[in-house]
Amino acid sequence: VGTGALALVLVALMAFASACTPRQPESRRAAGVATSDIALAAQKVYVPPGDLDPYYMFASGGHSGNVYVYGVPSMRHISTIPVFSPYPATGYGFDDDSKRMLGGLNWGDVHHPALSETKGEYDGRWLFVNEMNGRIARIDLRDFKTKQILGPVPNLHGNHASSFVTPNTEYAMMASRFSRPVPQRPVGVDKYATEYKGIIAGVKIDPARGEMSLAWQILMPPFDYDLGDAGKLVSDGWMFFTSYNTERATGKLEVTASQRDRDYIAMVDWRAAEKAVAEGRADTIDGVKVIDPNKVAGIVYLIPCGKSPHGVDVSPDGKYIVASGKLQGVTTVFNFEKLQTAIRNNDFTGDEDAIPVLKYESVKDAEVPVGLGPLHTQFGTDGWAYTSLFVDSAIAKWKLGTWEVVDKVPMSYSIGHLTAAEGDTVSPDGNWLVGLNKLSHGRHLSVGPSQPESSQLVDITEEKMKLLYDAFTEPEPHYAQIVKADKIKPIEVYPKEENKHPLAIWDVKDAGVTRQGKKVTVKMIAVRSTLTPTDFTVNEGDEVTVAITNIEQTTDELHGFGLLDYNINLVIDPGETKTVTFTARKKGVYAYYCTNFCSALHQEMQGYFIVQ
Ligand code: RUQ
Ligand code: CUA
Repeated sequence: VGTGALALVLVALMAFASACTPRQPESRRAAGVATSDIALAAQKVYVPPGDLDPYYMFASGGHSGNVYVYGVPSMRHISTIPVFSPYPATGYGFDDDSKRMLGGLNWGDVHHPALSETKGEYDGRWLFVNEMNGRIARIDLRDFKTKQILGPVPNLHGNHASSFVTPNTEYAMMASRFSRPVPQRPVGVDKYATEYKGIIAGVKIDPARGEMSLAWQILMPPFDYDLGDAGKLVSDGWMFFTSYNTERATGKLEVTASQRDRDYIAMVDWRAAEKAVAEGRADTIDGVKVIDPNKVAGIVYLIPCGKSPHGVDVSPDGKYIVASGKLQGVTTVFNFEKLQTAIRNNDFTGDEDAIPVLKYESVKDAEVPVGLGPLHTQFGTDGWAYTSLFVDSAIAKWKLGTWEVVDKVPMSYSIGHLTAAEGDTVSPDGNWLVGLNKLSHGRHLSVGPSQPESSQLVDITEEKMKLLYDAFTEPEPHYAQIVKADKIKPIEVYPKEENKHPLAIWDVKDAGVTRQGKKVTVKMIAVRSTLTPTDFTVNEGDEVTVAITNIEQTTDELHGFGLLDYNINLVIDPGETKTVTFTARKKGVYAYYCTNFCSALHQEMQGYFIVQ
């Protein structure tokens, strides 16, 4: 670049800066926030029209059953991926396939998205998400669609400590928050301590197709298993799960389950579990291979941990396991090497239902005084760790190894999880951190008694953390993961050659109605701007299958099929075929029409369904 050009650029930049000097709200001015700080923050998060965010953030949608996709740092909501709940906007839960996948359940409670990994790095292939009704789902990141829902799985109740994946996506994890009798049967809570069981499960993932299958379960004491994480590098081969209510209490848990000073982290040798099952040492309960620690040793150990722990997080190098007792002012760091030595030396203090309990003093490295109510820890570069503090409503920054707490930034309000860019990989990016807050009151235009959740963007590139941006994310952001955008390679259309649907058609002359007894099949084509056939007639009581192929091969040329009075709404992407099967239960004339605005003649894209 010549000096003349450089000068021009500089002039342009200065003009831009002065034109964009933000006006300060009175409150900011009163608080003495310098205009230049605001301008600086704005420039860091601002993604100009036409530019793209360098990161995707995949956030849990809690009991909406969805996953929400945001851009980072703009924090703009880009897309909603329905997973466990019907979502008319994309026709999810209305066509035959997605309806079958939902299995009659209308909701799910999504907590922890987990991107697939290769060698401990996000590989951009799949996103797994857990759900409390004992389920786990796989989203394909080629098309951002839910492809499989596994479960509700037997024996395991309340799948919260899920869906964390191992470094080569060998497994996703599941664990029971709620213990119950295994096998399932009615037993009174007075027998809770002995008759109720917890379950930890390994979900095997096919390396080529991502297909999930339930591989094994481990019968655990009736604790509430809460969060999990996979070992990596030196600790590869292990899974870690926090638990509370090791009191085995029932009733008012806020009192009864907070008696003991320590609860446990369960550490599972998943290769040993795999081996035990292969050697036939598991029992079959309700069709699942279940390992009983009373009969098989060496699979699982218990690490005593600060009272009522919540999160457990393995450091990028795999050496440290960080778990926070949520009623404490410290987070505890365990050393994987010490854990291995203790196991080798049988350095146990006792057992719980035949599971050895390690000695706290032998395996702990540090108690880091991060602040009150520590929940979750994420990592940056150079051994930096960031712990969310629910009670203090802040994030603490501290260093692995020196255990020094160097900075705190307040969150508005009551932070739960937090997520760092590439934060669960072996090499976090160390630039962005998002606090996923439970409350937001007062930081937005009022919308009545139910206020939005909030997520706050924090710059962690410098010594001091800087809060740059407030976003109001869809409920309920439990956990999220942030991945480099260039790792995700979405397709533009479903290529015609790949559509193997038996009812797909590509020429309007193949469209029409065929009948076999009371079964009627309608092959339909959707293309700008006609749904062919434009009308069809069936008899009352017929079982009707409408199979619609959108023969467009242009990206985003969606067509819908809304059938009035029949509770049917499909959306068919370019190159896709979808079916819906229903009974023609009411005589009369019903309109169907395209629900996605697709062309200038979109309003003309309509037809009639006649039941005689
Ligand atoms: S939880 S606020 Cu469902 Cu992951 Cu910690
Ligand atoms: Cu097709 Cu509107």
